[in-house]
Amino acid sequence: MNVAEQIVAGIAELGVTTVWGVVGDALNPITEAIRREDRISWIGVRHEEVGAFAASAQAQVSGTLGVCMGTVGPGSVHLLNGLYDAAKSQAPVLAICGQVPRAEIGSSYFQEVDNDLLFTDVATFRATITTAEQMPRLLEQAVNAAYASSGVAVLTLPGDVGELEVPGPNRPLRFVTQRPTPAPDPALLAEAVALIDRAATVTILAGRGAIPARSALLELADRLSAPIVLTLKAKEGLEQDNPFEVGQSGLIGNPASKVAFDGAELLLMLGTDFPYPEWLPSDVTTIQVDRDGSHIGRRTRADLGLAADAGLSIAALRDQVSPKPDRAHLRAARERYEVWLDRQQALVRNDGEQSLASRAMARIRPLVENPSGAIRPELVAAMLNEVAGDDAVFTTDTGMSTVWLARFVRMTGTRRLIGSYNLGSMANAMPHALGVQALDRQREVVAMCGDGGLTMLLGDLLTAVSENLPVRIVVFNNGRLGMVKLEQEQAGLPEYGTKLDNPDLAAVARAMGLTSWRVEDPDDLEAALRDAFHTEGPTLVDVVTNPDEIALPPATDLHQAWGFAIAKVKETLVSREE
Ligand SMILES: Cc1ncc(C[n+]2csc(CCOP(=O)(O)OP(=O)(O)O)c2C)c(N)n1
Repeated sequence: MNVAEQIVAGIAELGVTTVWGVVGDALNPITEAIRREDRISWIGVRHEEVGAFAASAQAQVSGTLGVCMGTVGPGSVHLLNGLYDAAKSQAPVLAICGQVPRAEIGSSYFQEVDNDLLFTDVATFRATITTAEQMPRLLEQAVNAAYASSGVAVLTLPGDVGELEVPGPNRPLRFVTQRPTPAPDPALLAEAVALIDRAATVTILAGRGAIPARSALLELADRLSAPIVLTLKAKEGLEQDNPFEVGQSGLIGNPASKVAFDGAELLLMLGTDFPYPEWLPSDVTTIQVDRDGSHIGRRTRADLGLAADAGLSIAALRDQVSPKPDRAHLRAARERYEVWLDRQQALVRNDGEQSLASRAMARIRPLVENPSGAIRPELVAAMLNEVAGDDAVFTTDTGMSTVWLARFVRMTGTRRLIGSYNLGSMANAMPHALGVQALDRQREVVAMCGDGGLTMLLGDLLTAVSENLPVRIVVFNNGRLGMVKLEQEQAGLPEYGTKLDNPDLAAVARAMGLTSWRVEDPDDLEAALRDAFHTEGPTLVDVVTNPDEIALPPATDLHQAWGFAIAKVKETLVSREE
């Protein structure tokens, strides 16, 4: 076996089924080994960033290593953003990168980039294979590091190394893929129980780490009469059939989360690294449980930190805390949530003969005046919630489509949700969807894209076509970098630099080989989405949405409200001047 063959055989053993990238130069021995390996398919993308995003999504959805490749120099540089997405999403990903031949390393040769330096910040493991004797140990170390750190490992392959024969007998490869599940320290656990017992009211902030302990978490909340605020990443596993959840906090959130935080004497953070300190209560006793001790106290002061597995800690707390029979705090948060939900759910009630679209529009009109008749993005998201199956995978672009998903798409327990929720990169939804779809071509995969996001990596719509990946791409086409427009207006600035001159994206998609629809009338939306979800092969629905739709955060302060007002006046003045 040569070096390249051993790498490919090794990742096939791990269960990797696809490798993403652009072929060329030093990586030719790898692609040749993939061509001869039945267990792995090569997926050639148009931009390497898409390959890295796809690998990141695969690792997130399956837990199995995602693999992408970048050729010497620029091909590897292009991987960076998607690799950051994987690293910040805690997804084990291996990047195999090309390098100039060994004799040229260090001479600033054509295309030479120092990968071991370039990837220093993003990858927990970086190594250049310079002799065949380093194999298979370097591969094992790279894979083990990706799993152990839930992050990125980069293996660099100079042009003259891939074809070197690995010396010695062909020994089986040994990978370590399991992660430790540390139990909570009994003394600290007892302290946590005492703090909880002393507090009159408790609110839980549950993150992704709490998902595997769903039933114990609900029992704990029941015992403590505690509302549960869910992070966006916890939504996919903890939202459904949960009488304690009160939705999300942060910019995408709703007012009930604020009621839950404001009314708490003690905040119990479970398996979450929720990144917005400004949305967390600061004047409460806080207990934080996280498997990774370095996460504790970095968002808000933790009066007590348990560096332990969230699931084990939740079960132990459930068994040891005293019950809090008074439900007033839980009731207050839940009632606020029900009112808010009712306003949202009014969009999608199935209680008449009318089409979903006209029912939804009839209900939403009284809520927010919309004289222009432009399609509301809320309506699109609400309708996607209806049209998509119970086990659909949703991906959302960074931008307003994540807000619309958080508010209008309900999780079922079998639906999945992937986004660039820690890196916050644009253009992730379509590449993430490609990755997930390649793992299971029968599963419904829905990408909720911004027009800015989709057009940023537009070329890879071609990958959906050439690989016949039946993704459902829905574009919230507001002709804007909408989230930035919102930021500017909140700050009292006139909208500037956010307008996008888009072509008819459905026509572009059609020319690229997708089946597509352009929707400009709300009454056509339901039919277009249903058709798109039942058509073979990749489909795209380009929905022209109202750019002036405003998403109000859970608590709009006077400053922000004033900002909107000032911005609107300034925009009027600017447009008059023009
Ligand atoms: C790669 C990258 N560039 C810029 C940003 C800053 N940014 C965040 S959201 C956003 C606008 C997104 O616009 P669009 O995709 O059209 O979605 P919308 O908000 O209009 O729904 C921008 C520019 C970013 N997060 N990532």
